[in-house]
Amino acid sequence: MNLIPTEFDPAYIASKVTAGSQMYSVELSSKDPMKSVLENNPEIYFVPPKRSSEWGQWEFKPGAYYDTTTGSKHPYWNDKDLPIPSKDINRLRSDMLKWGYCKIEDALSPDQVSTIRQRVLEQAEGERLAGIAQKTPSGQNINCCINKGQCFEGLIEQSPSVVQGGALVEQLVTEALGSNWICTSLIASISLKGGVPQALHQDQDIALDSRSPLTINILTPITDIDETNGGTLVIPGSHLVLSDAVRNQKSVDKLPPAINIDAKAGTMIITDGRLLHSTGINHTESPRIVMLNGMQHPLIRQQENWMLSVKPEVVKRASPKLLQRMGYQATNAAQTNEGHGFGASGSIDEATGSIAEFRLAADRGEYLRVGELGPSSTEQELKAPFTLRDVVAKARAGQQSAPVGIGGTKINP
Ligand SMILES: O=C(O)CCC(=O)C(=O)O
Ligand SMILES: [Fe+2]
Repeated sequence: MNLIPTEFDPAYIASKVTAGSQMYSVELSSKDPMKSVLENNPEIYFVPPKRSSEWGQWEFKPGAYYDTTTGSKHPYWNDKDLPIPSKDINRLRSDMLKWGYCKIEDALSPDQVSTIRQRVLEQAEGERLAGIAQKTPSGQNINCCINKGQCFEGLIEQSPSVVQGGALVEQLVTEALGSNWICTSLIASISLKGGVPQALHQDQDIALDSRSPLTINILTPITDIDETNGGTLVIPGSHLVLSDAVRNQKSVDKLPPAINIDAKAGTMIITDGRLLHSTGINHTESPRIVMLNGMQHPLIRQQENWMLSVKPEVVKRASPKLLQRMGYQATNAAQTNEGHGFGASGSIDEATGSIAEFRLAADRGEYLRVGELGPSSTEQELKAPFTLRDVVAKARAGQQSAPVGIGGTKINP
């Protein structure tokens, strides 16, 4: 009889799991840096969301993090040279490094803003009428914008026809994240009167001790924003304070106060993923719209499941750049498809890493995966038109090396 060794018995294993015996328990259970942020800054707390029936009825606590104004009107901040709207790359770089955000002036022209504004407002209304509006504690979000208007495709790929300042924005993002960064999601964040302020948070969910950001968020106000209508709340410089604290295993002490970002519609605000921020309070009757277009290191799992959610016609017409940005280019460590993609770098239009053909085949109902094979497989089974065969043949035909296994150079750290 084949007896399973006792050491593999779940009850036996459980008996060996005692307090203090587990590897990395201290590291994995750490709630830093937010634990000490909350302990040492009582004005920062979670405002419980309200349901529709109680919309607008929440307790505003004077002195809380959201009880604030713009930097130029704030007594603590008004002489501190906070980020200013600029097209000067050096100013933008230094704002980003020092304060954790920068403001690219007129990144969208007034016409470009109005195209997006109209589409967002119509979609928001449509989703409400359809009974599928995605309500948030602050208002309403429109998720997966990629499927909801061609202008959003251009917004994600920073195409000059949709984002006149796209080239400058991309240069800054590349400097912050390294090359071959990808998009995590594109969401319209609508803040409405009566909503509660979002909890202050960091978008970067991992490696909070990192010395450079692994994620950034491109916030694009589509309505002017300020302290009256829920301009995004930020604590300038918190990206450094919090990451330094985690790296040095110290607690975060008293933080400076939050401010509302003020910006004209069409400004693009790049925020470092480690910066503390949240949606502010809209005190006006008009919806406040900010597009949230997060970008990230290509090895981090994306917020939107682009492989499944993007409409077939969008995948079909997507440019190589848009495909790459949505994550349809594999690297050794991410998104290889049946082995196709090993040795690839994740760059745009790289045949050895392109996985879009698999998705397109699936859309046609023709994706044939390689399954169980062996010496007794029939001739027909062995000669089956596996999609992998096709994709690899195309990659080879392009004179590029076929999937070869790990060994390529890493483009990103
Ligand atoms: O709506 C905003 O201003 C910011 C929203 C945000 O930070 C988020 O949803 O992660
Ligand atoms: Fe956020």
